[in-house]
Amino acid sequence: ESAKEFLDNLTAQQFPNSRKVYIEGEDPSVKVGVREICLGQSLVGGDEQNPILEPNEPLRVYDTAGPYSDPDYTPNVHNGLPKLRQAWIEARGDTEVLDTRQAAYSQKRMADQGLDHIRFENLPYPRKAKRGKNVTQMHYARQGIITPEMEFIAIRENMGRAQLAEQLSDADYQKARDGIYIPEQITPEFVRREVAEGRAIIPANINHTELEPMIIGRNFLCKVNSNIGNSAVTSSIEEEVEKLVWSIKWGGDTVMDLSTGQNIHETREWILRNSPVPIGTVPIYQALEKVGGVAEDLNWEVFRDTLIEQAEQGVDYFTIHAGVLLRYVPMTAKRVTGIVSRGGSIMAKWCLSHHKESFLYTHFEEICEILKAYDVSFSLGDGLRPGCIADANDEAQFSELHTLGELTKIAWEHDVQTMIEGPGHVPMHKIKENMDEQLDHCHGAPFYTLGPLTTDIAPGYDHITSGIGAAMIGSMGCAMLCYVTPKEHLGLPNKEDVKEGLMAYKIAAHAADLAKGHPRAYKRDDALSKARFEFRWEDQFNLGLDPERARVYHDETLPKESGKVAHFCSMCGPKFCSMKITQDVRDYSKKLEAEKQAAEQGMEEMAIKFKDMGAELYHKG
Ligand code: IRN
Ligand code: FE2
Repeated sequence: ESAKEFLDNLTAQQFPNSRKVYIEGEDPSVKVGVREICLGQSLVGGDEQNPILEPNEPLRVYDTAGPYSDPDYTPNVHNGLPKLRQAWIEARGDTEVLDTRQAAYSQKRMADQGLDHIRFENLPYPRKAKRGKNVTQMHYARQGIITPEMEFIAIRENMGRAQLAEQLSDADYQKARDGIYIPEQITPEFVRREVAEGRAIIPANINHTELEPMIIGRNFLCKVNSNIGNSAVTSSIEEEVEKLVWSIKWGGDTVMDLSTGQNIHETREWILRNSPVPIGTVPIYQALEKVGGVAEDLNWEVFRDTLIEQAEQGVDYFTIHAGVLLRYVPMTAKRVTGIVSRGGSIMAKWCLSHHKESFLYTHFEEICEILKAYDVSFSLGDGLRPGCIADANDEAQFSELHTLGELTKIAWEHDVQTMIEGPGHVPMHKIKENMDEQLDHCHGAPFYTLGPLTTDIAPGYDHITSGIGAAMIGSMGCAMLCYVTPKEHLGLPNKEDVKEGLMAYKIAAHAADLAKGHPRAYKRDDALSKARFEFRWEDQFNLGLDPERARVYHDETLPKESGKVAHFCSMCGPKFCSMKITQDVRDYSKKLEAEKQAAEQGMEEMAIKFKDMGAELYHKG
């Protein structure tokens, strides 16, 4: 692939009939990009010569693609994205610029290895909290401060304005504490309270200035994470940046870089500098590389230095498997699939071989000290998650979860933002217990689950087996869903797999939002349903999650342009289209309006007509 192709791939992010609009906050430096899908007109009467048309308002949708979906923006991967948050962070006056970085060796090492061509130009020195300062969003929230990040998020979740001074009633705040409650209008104050009380996190490292702030919590839109990252064997840095941009085009709210192997530091730098979404990592992977892949050789110092190195680069959240305790490891002995978490198995091996408690657990307070100096959020890892249906909800899994709850309390004493990772493989009837246990033991901290996969029998289709579980747990209040691709258990996902995984998970997350009674989620469904009923085919495609596929599928059977205005599709054909018949019924009853009970008569006559045609309403569900 040439450099030109690479850039073209990054810029070709526009959806058909969409435009990017920016909503300004009361703080003029807060400008939130949303996508507007422009729609055609509805035919409401008249005749062929003089049709009466009515416009349809453009529909606003949440946009994860950042500057990439703005047609006026030309990416420059060597400089990275605009530094949106830099002025906000500097204005707070609680950070200082370091004059050296933990990974300073990297520049030299790269030159030695002849990797200068992938070096980042004009890389600024990182920032860190001044001595004694705490720079987390949770810390500000608990001081009663509404940050620009919080205002940005309120507007983003509303896809419309948000009033800084606006307060909800005490009863509303209480509803948010007691269960799932999404206000009609999210206010910056509501965002602040949710963060202050730990029910939501804003993953936003002070060194990730390119970030467009977003929030993870049950009283907000359900979010989706996509995983990218090279392994020792495959893929270049360019490919990883492309996968990042591809992920956010298809709605990834956060992206985890799970790279192992060569050039791990440089790959991450490229991803961060070009990412408008939070980036998460599992630092133990890089720490393991540093000790030559031998788990027993890991130690606190190597891990600590890796945390600092990644925090300085701007990683927004760390998966840390600090709940894998020595005494829990034997509980996995009788499992069908033992320990399936990479991080979990590394730590289990370390604990057993040294017969010592995990250094992630014994040094937990020191980890908090590091995280609060950069505002890195915890994603407390589920190292003992079940790896198959048979192992779901067992003692090892829930013991770890209870420990994660204890660690959450410690993190909160440091005002470090925290979410909790969950399984894994869980059959449907055991999913609710997972959400209940998490709520009981983790004090309301957001839950972030991998699926769960609801059956093990479909390798090649695990985006579906897990999308089912994800939709269920999302509807119960799980705040973020970690996607699974069709290649799960089989190999590394390519671009198409990444998209398939994201589609399955955007569906799960949106279905969850509808079920949670999100006061705005249904608008897109309503707009699409209306377009479908009125045979506005182009609008139906464009309102969907994947306009390209919808159009291609439609073209397979009705490729002509006339098919796009036809009042039927090839599924049932012109005679058997239920929607066409319903519209005919409505037209017909209108004509008989003057007469008594016109509508019923019309229906009756239509019913006869119906029977003549085969008396079948639906051919497909
Ligand atoms: C999410 C929920 N439970 C696990 N995850 C994800 O799994 C986590 O966010 C990270 O992307 C990956 C970590 O895998 P291991 O190291 O636990 O296998
Ligand atoms: Fe699995």
